[in-house]
Formats: sequence, structure tokens, C-alpha cells
Amino acid sequence: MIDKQFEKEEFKKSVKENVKFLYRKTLEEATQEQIFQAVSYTVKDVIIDNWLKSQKAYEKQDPKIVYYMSMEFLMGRALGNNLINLGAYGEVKEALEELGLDINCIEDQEPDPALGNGGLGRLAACFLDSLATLNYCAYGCGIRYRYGMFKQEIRDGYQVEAPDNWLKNGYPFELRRPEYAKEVHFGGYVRVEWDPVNNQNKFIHEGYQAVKAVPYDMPITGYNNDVVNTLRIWDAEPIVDFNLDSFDKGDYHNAVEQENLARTIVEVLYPNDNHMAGKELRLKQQYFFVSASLQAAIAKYKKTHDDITKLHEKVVFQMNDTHPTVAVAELMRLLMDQEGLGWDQAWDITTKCCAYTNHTIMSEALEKWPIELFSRLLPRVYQIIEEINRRFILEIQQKYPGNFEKIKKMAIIYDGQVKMAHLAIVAGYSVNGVARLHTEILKNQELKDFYEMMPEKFNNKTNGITQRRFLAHGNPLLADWVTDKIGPDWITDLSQLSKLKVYADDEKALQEFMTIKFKNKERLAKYILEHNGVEVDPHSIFDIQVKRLHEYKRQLLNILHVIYLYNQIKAHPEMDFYPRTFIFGAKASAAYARAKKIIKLINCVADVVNNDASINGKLKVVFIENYRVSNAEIIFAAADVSEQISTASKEASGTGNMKFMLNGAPTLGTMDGANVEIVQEVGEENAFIFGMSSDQIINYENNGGYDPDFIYNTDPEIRQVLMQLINGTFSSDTEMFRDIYNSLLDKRNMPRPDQYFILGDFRSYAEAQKRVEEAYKDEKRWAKMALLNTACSGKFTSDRTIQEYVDDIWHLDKVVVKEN
Ligand code: 26V
Repeated sequence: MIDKQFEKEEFKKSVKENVKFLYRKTLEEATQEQIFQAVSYTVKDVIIDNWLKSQKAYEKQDPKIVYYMSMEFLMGRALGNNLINLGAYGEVKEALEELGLDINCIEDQEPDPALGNGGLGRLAACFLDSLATLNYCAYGCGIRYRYGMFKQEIRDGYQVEAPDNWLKNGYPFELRRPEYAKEVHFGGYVRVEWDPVNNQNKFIHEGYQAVKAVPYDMPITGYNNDVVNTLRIWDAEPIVDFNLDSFDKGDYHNAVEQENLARTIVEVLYPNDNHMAGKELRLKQQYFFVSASLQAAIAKYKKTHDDITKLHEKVVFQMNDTHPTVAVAELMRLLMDQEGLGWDQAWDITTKCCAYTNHTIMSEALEKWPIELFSRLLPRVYQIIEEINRRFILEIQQKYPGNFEKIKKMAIIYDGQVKMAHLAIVAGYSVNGVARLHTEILKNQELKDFYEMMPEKFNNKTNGITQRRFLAHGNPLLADWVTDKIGPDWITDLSQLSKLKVYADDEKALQEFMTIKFKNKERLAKYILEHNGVEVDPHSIFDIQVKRLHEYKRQLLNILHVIYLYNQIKAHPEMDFYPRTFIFGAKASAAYARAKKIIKLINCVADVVNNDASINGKLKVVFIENYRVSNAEIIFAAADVSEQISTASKEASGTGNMKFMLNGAPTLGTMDGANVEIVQEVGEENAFIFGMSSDQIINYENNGGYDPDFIYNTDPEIRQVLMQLINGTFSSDTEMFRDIYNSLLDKRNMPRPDQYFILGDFRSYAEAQKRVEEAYKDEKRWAKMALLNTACSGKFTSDRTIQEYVDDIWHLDKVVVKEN
């Protein structure tokens, strides 16, 4: 049953009233943006009722709560998603049409809340959607960055970063909660005092700077179950009273410093993905949101429970990578210094409350903080980590007497650094990887010593994605077709998609499936024309690679192959060649020079290829500017080929691969991350697999023997492509791509030339691309492959992932909010 407020007449009335109250305008006078705000307020009204209802249900049922602690939540737009989950999208679309408005244009007014970089942040957002949909009580805990992920502009082929001021018009889907503000302390020193009453030392933190953490809550709606959970993101404000106090004391300097700290701490999301820079402000951000979130969680628990030693029965903190790992020490501090527990009791609780997910094995991404910085910024927390470390080393010595190698490799504090992953593993009761292969590599390579010492902690949770956003909302044509064929249950039970397998040889169904794909390609072509000014042919193969730009993801392999194809077509104009559009979308970290050069290369190749009349439009290259969640939805729906070509062993899981698959695009990929499981589900004959295995790669890395120079010298076509990087083919400045060329061949490139085995996999990739072309030419075969990809994608719903977390790690209780 649809909510009364969404009935058309009621809804239209409400939108008009909101426009009047908010802007003193009539609908005709209002801008699209103002109408977006008015529509959102109407939707928020409904949500707030359910929010209160959920709150009440939780209070009554007292379920265990998961706090998903993450520096990043890449939410994407809320309006359309909320309408889908409230079951009101169709109704609202029609109501807006009757007002002469297009729901797509209204949705396009919403800024894309981009409080995350890529995979890790988007995963957090999918998890919140699944948690609410599966009736679990969950809080997302994060930071309300003033500026989210930068906006990418392409100027003269270069990436230019522009600030993302997502709050400038006010964000309708957030609620400021000043009554839940918490104080967070930085710097200062620790004074030790004997407490004769409790017969123990007291640790008193003094001389610190204080910041007020003020939460903003965003509603997270479940699908058709009236559940509304909360994403709580913290803003920083100066502590006014303290300021006045300081002025009184003449401590003007300190007051100004506190004000500055408050202003800078949540200013901007660090736009690196997979690279640890060791910036002090980043550690401040981490501690800031962790401390505030833990204080809030404990306060909430204590409101209805009086025994803090049973905290773990009602609360679990899941740490999204090591970024929030300071939580284990902060929880110890709160339990000891605030709640008065002793070490052993506090440790017992902490190690039953905290769990850790690893998202990468790239060594550059492992977080290590210099002792000097850490102890200066968080003196009391550092003391606690030292004690955790001391006790852990004793344990190592007990288990491996005389083995100092073990201590060196496993200590939390070593070589002047605090190693956050080690802290997370030692204090967490669960350590999980994000795809089967990734978890195996953790157990057998990266974290081998820890796995040997505490095997019971390690487990796998293969990632997933929410079908509500990436099919129901992003691909309405396919969503309706699926519902037409198998009913609507897939929306909350994606395994239902396997029922589509019976259509794999049904010509009519295949035809319908491919017609929908074509319409989605037309939709993307229109987007590309409007936003990039490039005309693309929806009859060509849409071959798409969208993800953050990183060398290990090998966008370079893709574009070098495009150059190779271009050479082939030029050399053999008569050659049979199915028209192809290579589509890229990627942001490079602002400080990652080589990644930015690869963007420039893609754009330079596009310039040459797209303007070469002699190739007859057979090849097109497009770089979609400002790839983000909102345009991703359109892109996945329109893909023929999903490029997942990371160097084997490097991509922990990937989640874009799953979004493509769900939307009926076969994977062209390496046996890396979750690709392995995708192939297992869909069958090798419905994917295009190439390249070295992770074992081969790891073997080369450990034992040497890889020689890109040999490939260069013995394969003239590869050599030609590489020469073109430095002979003026794609830039009159022959030095433009020298660094890229050198990265592949120069012995001085560290740790070795062609670190990501691009030349080593090139031939195998080109050959797989050839198989793609052959398969595509056979229309029926291709349609069957595409359909089977959708039909076999059921495993990759984040609903399945979340249920596994619940069963194996969190042990949450289901709540009932909606009475039947
Ligand atoms: C790491 C770092 C390192 C320190 C500096 C700032 C910073 C910011 C973000 C990150 C996250 C990198 C890890 C990451 O995004 N991993 C991705 O996680 C996805 C979800 O599990 C997974 O699908 C991708 O394969 C994996 O690369």
C-alpha cells in the first residue's frame, strides 16, 4: 500500500505548498532547483514518520546494533532512491508529469553527496541500503565533509579539479542534531595520579584542544518495510564557551587555534584512493569521528542498560579498513578512564565489540603513523596502544619463544611507526577480506603470520551491490522487463534472477533484452553528446572501463590496445572490423602525476582517433568527465563489455564488475578479485578471461624473471605502440608521455619496469578482445551471453553479503517496523 502522502493529488498539493513556504513562489515561478527542494521536503515528511516509527520499534525490541565505522560513504543521490524504496517512484513520476515536470530533471538538481573516493565508500553506501532493507538496526558513522570528492573537469585533455560544494543550496535529506553533540580532545599531555579509593592509577588528560562534534543524521530507507536507519555524519564546531573562557584568561592564542582546528578538521575529503600520505589532518579526522561515534554509542547503550560489561551483547563496531582503527584504543580509553573499568575487563569488551575489514593489499595504502605525530596528537590513546603492543609482544614470545623475526614482522609499534592493520587484527575478533581470492591472499601471503597465530579470526565476505539503485533505479527498462518475466521478488531476493535462465534460448525474450540494451545505449549516447560534445553510435560495441584511475587497474593497457587497433585499421583498411566505442571514466588522485598523464593520453588518443576520417568511424574513444554515482547508473545500463583488467592479485574485489554484470554486460577481465567468482557463476563461456594468474604474478614479484624489454624487442606491433607514445603521434610534444613510456621500460622505474605487467598481458588481452568481437558479431550468441550475465548475478547483491556478516560476525536481531 502506497503512503497517502504519495497519492497524486495529495502529493501535488504538498509540493505546491512547499514551494510557497520555502520560496514564496508559485510552481510556475520556481526554478527546477527550488522544485527539487520542495519535492524532497514532501518525501522527507513521509520518511520522518517512518524514522520515528523505526525508533520506537527499536526502543521496544532492543536489538543488537551494528555501527558501520567508515571515513567514506559514497551515497549518490537520495531522492530517486528513497522514492524507489518507499514504493512511490511511479506515482510521483506521474504526479510530476501532471504538473508539467520531468522527474529526471528534478532528480538531476540534486548534488551527488560524494563523501567517498571509490569502491570502499560506495560499498559502505550499498551496505546501509541492505541493512535497512533486511530489517537490521544499523548506524553508519562518518564525517560530514564540507567538500566531497572534487569535481573533475577536462581542459585540453587534462584533469582539472574543482571544489565540490555540495552543501551550497542546503541539503534536504539531513537533520542537524545539536542535542547529541560530543567533545573531542586533541594534543596536551597525560598526568598520572594515584586513586586511593579504587587503588589504581588515574590518567588525567590536560592542556588539550577541544572541538565540538555535531551530528547530522541522514535517513536510510529500507525497501518496502518502513525501516529508516541513520547515517550519522559529524560536523566540527568550535566550543564557544571555552573560547569566552579563554578570552577571560587572556589565552587568546589557544582560542584561535581551537577555532581553526574546528574549521579545518572536516573541511575536505582526502581524494586519494590507495595511497597513504601520513598527513596529520587525516589522523585528526579519523580520531574526531571515531571518538564522537563511540561516545554516542556508549551513551545510547547506557540509556537503557546499566551493565557496561555487557556492551558486546548489544553493540558491534565494524571498521571499514584501518581508517577508523583508532577506535579500539579509544574504546579502551572510554571504558577505563570514563567508565572506570580495569584493563582486563576493558580489553575483554573491546575485543568482543570490534571487527575489521581489509580492502586492499597494495602496500602503499597500508596505514602507518609516525610515533612522534601519533603520541603528540593523541597522547592518552597512544599510551594505550603501547600497552596493547607490550602485551601482544609477550603473547608472540610465548607462542614463538626466541623468534624475534615474528616480533619484528607482527608488532603494532615498530621502527618508529604505529601499524594500524596490526592493531586492528590484534584487537578485532574478526578479520575479513572482500572476495574469496583476496581473503586467500591475505591468509597465505600478506597476513600469513597473523593467520597462523589466530586463524579463527579470518573469514571472507565477498562484496555485493544493491540492486535497488543499480537496477531498479538506474535501469528502469530492464527492471520492468525482469519483473514482467519473473515477478518483483528480485528487488529483495536477487537469487530470483536465475529464473531468467529459461529465456536464454527464447528468441523473443533475447530480442527484447537487446532492444532494452540499445535504448540504454541511446540514453548514454545522448548524455555523452550533451556533456562531452562527442557523437557516438549506439550500434557500435560499447566497451566501458569506469573506476578510479590507478596503475594497477591498467587503464593504460586498455588505451594501448586502442592504439594497437587503430594501427591495425590504418594498416589494413579492408579488414573486417566491428565498430567499437571505448568509453572511459576515471578520477585520478590530484597528486598522482602518472595517473593524470594517463588521462591526458586517453584524451590525446581520442583526439587523433575520433578525427581520423580514414578509419571511417570504426573506432571512437570517449572520456566521460566527472565519473560519479549519478552518471554511473546510466553508464552501467548501457554497457556491452565490462572491462575488469587489473593485474591479477591487485584488485581486492571490485564492485563495478558486479554492476555491469547485473545490467547484462559480459566481463572482459583477469582472474582477479571478485571476477573469479563472477566467472564461476556465469560460466567461462559467458566471459572473456585473459592474462596471468595471481600465482604467476606473485611468483614474478617474489622471484623476478619478468622482462618487458624482451617483449618490446620481439613484438614489433607492441613496439610500434610504445614508440608512438614518444614520436609525436598523439602529442606534438614528444616528451608528453615519456614518463609513461619509461614506466614500462626504464630499468630505473621502481620497484621494476612495468610493475603491473602490462606488456606481459598485452597479447593475451588483444586476443581476448578479438574473441569479444567474434562473439558480438553473432547476435544471438551475444544476446544469450548478456542475458545470462544478468540471470547469474544473483550472488552479487549486497543483501547476500550483509546476511553473511550478520550470520558470521555481527549476530544482529531482525526488527519489525511495519505491521502487516
Ligand atoms: C585508502 C587510503 C589509504 C590511506 C590514504 C587515504 C585512503 C583512502 C581510501 C583508501 C581506500 C582504498 C581501499 C579501497 O578503496 N579498496 C577497494 O575496496 C573495494 C570495496 O571492498 C574493493 O571492491 C576494491 O577492489 C578495493 O580496491
